[in-house]
Amino acid sequence: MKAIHFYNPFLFLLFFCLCTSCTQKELETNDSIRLNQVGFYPSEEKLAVVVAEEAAYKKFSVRNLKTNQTVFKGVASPPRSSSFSPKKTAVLSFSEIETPGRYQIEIPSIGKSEPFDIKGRLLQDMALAGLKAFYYQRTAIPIEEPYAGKWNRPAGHPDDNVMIHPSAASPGRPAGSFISSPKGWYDAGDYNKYVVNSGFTVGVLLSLFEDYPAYVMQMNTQIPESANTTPDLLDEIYWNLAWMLTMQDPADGGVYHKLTTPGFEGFITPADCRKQRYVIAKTATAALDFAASMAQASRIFTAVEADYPGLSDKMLEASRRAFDWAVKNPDALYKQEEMNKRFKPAITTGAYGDRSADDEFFWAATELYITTGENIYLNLAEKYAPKHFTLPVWSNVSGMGCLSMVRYGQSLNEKGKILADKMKARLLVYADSAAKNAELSPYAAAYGREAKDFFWGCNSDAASNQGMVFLVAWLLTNDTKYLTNAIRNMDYILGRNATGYCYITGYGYKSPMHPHHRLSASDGIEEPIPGFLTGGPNPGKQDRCEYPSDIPDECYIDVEPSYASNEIAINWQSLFTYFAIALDASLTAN
Ligand code: 9MR
Ligand code: 9MR
Repeated sequence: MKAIHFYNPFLFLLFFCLCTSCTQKELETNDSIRLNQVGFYPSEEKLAVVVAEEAAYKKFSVRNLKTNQTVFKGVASPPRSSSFSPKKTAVLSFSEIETPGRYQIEIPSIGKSEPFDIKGRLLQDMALAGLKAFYYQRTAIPIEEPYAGKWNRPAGHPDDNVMIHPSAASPGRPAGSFISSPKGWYDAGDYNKYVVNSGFTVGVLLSLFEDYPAYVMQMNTQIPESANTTPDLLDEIYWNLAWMLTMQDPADGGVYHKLTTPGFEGFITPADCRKQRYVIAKTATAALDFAASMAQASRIFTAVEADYPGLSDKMLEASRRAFDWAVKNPDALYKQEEMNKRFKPAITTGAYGDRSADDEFFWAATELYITTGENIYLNLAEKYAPKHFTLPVWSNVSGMGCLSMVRYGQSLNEKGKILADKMKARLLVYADSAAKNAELSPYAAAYGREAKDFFWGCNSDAASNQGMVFLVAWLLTNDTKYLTNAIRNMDYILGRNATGYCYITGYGYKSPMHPHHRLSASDGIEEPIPGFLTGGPNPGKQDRCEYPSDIPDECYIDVEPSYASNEIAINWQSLFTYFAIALDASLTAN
């Protein structure tokens, strides 16, 4: 009797279960396991990073949450570190899992990750939201419920009564007189409109159309123009082009630098804004960014004459005149402080100032050359050509010219081809050297290895921008190393990073809720308007907010006043949108 009890297999099993449940507690979710919160494409690389020194060399596994089966076992990498952070990380690789589904990483004694998805067309929805974000930035039009859902709002800033600031006065338009300058997008978290940044943004979005026409043509962002025959991307861009055209003085072809209130508005709705707006000083940088984007738009809008009759010719003419003005006024640079000593009212909004217009000359000359084929522009492009490729940003647009030359290289004349080949070689030198960083960087992305990667707007101007350039390199060479590195930068932006944020509003399990964005802040809706990329970690901390850390890649705070780390902006959004759409297009074609 006694013996039977002892050998009873059921009791034995019970005993075993009790013991193991003592030692193997249910793992808790550990937010130091960082991964792309939007998920992974089935046949691409899949990495996660654990921010914990003890994670190095540790065994981990991946569970399919539907079948509850462990589908993969692996070992974490040796520890990684950087020169700017005391934190150590370890990389988990599970690219072998290719079956779409919902999964979770488990690391004994450390914890489990948040659930994540593996699926095709992964970025499609977010890429569409990235483009839709521009619609929400539109000025001078009611943002209506059928297009905007709960983020609808009445129109604001009609800008049909804009005053000529003394800095912008000309014989035909004296200080204090009025012009009409409606439409366009709000620049960023603020409500002003700046030609330099607008031209750059339009250029990036037009490049997206030139590089991925088939993908872009099937995109429906549900905007008021969606029913016409023009792709939504071009309709959206037109909203801003229409405004930019009004910023050119018909008398001399010069272009006003910006349209702004003297100081920033409060965090109120557009419809509540009452302050007088002004156009400020004509500058060479505004004229050239205007000339470049108008020339580029001109060659693209020939395809949509039915919806936009005469626009293409009008833009080319405007572009030539702006360029000529800049040739005559190359030193007309925007210097806000000096200007404020001479003119009233003082202007304290975004400066978009510059010390040289050489890179703007290069970009404008290349676009005019590509559109017209005229050697006079090619000669100037050669004169201003950069010695190295640099990522295109509003303050240095030479990269924009390089990208266009490379894009059109094969259709140019002999002289043009030579310049395009040089630009291509320089772009690939950049991409090769950037790609090397991923093997060593703490979050296994090409972006984020050095302290200098973190600055005002770095999520876009560095991380997304580099992703975009990797995809251009991939188009040029078909070398998958570039595609993989583009994916790695996207993984970084979407969660595999030092703060654990997925930096796109409305996406991921931890994303910005309080961007420095007057539209989101004033609409009475808890969730910010979706699809926006926020600026990112910035040790400059110019906003003097209480950041949680001094470590460069952790200098980010999701609070409304943090304009230095948590603002949104159209130029940043354009690079991110290009990146997301190009990546989804690349991975969908395969
Ligand atoms: O809201 C402004 C933001 O768009 C700018 O990027 C930033 C820097 O120019 O300035 C923000 O405005 C702040 C101003 O500079 C200082 N007072 C508080 C304003 C709102 O946070
Ligand atoms: O994007 C701009 C960034 O490169 C600069 O470092 C920063 C400070 O000058 O200004 C950023 O641009 C802001 C602009 O001046 C006003 N609107 C908001 C923009 C984004 O913060």
